[in-house]
Amino acid sequence: MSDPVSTTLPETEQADKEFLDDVIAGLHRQPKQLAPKYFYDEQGSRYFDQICQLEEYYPYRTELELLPRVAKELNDYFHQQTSDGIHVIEFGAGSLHKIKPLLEHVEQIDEFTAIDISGAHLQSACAELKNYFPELTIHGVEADFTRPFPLKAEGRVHLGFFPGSTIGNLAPAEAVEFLANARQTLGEGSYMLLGVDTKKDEQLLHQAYNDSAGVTAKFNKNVLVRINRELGADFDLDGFRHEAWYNDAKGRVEMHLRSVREQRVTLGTQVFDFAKDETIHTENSYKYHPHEFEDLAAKAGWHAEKWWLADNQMFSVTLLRS
Ligand code: AVI
Repeated sequence: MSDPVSTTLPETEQADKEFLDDVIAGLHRQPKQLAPKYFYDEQGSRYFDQICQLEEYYPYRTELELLPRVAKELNDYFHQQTSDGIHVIEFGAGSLHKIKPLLEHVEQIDEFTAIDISGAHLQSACAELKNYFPELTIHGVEADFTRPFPLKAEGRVHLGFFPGSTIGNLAPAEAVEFLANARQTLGEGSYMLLGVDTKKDEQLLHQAYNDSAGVTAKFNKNVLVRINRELGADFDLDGFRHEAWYNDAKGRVEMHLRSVREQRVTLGTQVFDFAKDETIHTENSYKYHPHEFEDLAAKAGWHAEKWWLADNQMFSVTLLRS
């Protein structure tokens, strides 16, 4: 019998304080900004799952189609490299759909740790995964995956897993810092498998982040709903409009919430004035050519061992070795 699904209790109060401090600091900045990690409360995670089902949002399904091919080749690769068991650590695990092809095809994986900021969502996803893979040891950890994280277990191969191009939501310098922290967490002789969205036709990018059903708009605005509910602010939800565009010079899609009129928002004793058309910058989604990503990973001390490109070139997966 394998271990039951284990969990770590959230440090709720500290997280609430950090959320409040970050929102206040971000809204005092010029231009105003909010960190994309705050999208993912329970409702936000549900909206993101809906985005992944949209025809226009190509990253999710393209990566999911690519992963079985990657996993089969990885199985051969790891058999050549080691006879040890493999412990996969997924950073920002969400709904745990992407891990399934790896668990199905990479025979040496016998332990899985899922780290995610949204605890409630993670626990149900871990319990569901346990139904599919009853022999697998599963740990669900509610934590900010961008920070270093203590991993016990010697004599095992650690394979970090960071699918979905979530790395693209970090600025390049933050991505290097994250990759360096992950390298430290995973330790000597470890590997890391990442899904990375590629640069492509601007129109396709525009459609992916401005879907016709308006789900991405709801996902974007949900951060204001959350700030109102959890921090007691008084954002008028009709006073802001979702916008997303490709910034070619920076190689990223930007998401913003644009104030439709001059308005004042209060949060406790704090007052934030918005000019008409002023925006809150809520997310960046960087796109990389595989060789650009290889260079970025090298700055964090990783060597790009292999990479795979979807047939339509719309998404890539890279295996790094420490
Ligand atoms: C999670 N992350 C990779 C998504 C992205 O495409 O940058 C978040 C997202 N934002 C809008 N749509 C999806």
